[in-house]
Amino acid sequence: MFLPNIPTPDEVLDKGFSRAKKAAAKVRTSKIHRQHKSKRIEEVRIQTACQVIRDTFEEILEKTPHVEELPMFYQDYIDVAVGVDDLKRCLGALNWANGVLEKLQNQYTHKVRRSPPESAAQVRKAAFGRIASVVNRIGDELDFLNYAKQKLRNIPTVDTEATTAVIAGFPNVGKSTLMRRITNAEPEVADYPFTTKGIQIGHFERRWQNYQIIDTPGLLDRPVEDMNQIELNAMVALEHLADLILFVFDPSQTSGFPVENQVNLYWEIRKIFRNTPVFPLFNKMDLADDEEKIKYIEQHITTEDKPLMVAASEGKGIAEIIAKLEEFNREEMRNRGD
Ligand SMILES: Nc1nc2c(ncn2[C@@H]2O[C@H](COP(=O)(O)OP(=O)(O)OP(=O)(O)O)[C@@H](O)[C@H]2O)c(=O)[nH]1
Ligand SMILES: [Mg+2]
Repeated sequence: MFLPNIPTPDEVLDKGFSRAKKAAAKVRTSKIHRQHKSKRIEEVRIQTACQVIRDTFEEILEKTPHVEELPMFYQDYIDVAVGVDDLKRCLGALNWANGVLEKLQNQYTHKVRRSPPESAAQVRKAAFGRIASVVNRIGDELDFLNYAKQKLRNIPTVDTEATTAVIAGFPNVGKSTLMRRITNAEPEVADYPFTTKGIQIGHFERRWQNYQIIDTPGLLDRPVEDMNQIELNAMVALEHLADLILFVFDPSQTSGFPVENQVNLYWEIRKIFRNTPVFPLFNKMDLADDEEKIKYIEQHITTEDKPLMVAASEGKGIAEIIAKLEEFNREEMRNRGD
């Protein structure tokens, strides 16, 4: 999805000038106007070159979605991945080039018409020089658009309507296992800034309602204090998607993280996703034999409900999670008055 193909300045000019040559070869003039033939040919070359290049830029502008009309998740994602201001500035440069090319097209067409036949080629050469310099002026911008295209090529395709749960928790606590169990299908993998593994998106449907579960390896599984502003912004993009966070604890500590650290991460996540409810759940309950660890977590988190007890790899507690999501969804709908 997203940006159309972006040519280099040379490619743009080659296309414009070679099309112009072909169009000129097709020019037929009657014998009476033979002396005007050279003028007509140069006129066609100027007009065709300008028009082809303008159409190329116009097509890019038309095929590029308006960022401000996209759902907030995409706006933030694009901003984090490439920068919305830079993107807009570069698209603005294409607009600028098209304005100048339109003027050159008119100006040089008239010039050729007014010039003696023997200097028509000279005028056309001058026009091509001006055209080339306009296109080369926006070389950096075309470069950037191409970079943006590459960066946004694998932008996650998310369902902005579905009730969406984002999974958080330290590495190895069972997040991916959990997500697979809940959604019952291989998740789609999409790029996400600052996660080498990309994010995983799974879907399921219950009672005509779509649910989406998002796993974010390398993003919501480490302490926040070391993160820079851009990384934090990457998480803000997620906040637009997340109706709720499923925070996975591993009281068995077989993941290698003490419960104290897990509780700290829980609080950091709650701080970042200030307006999103966070539901804690305890995974690997088949291995969790230390009551003290479970108590410690329970005493150091706040939640109105008791955390769900789960053993994802055994499929235990999955039905309860789904029931919880359904209940959440019903409540949301009631609050919205649907
Ligand atoms: N015994 C037991 N093992 C589990 C359970 N859930 C997950 N595991 C195992 O724990 C290991 C890690 O599970 P993952 O689902 O990959 O954990 P993760 O949180 O996605 O890990 P990262 O993607 O590395 O952050 C795997 O070997 C799982 O089979 C569980 O409930 N009980
Ligand atoms: Mg995982």
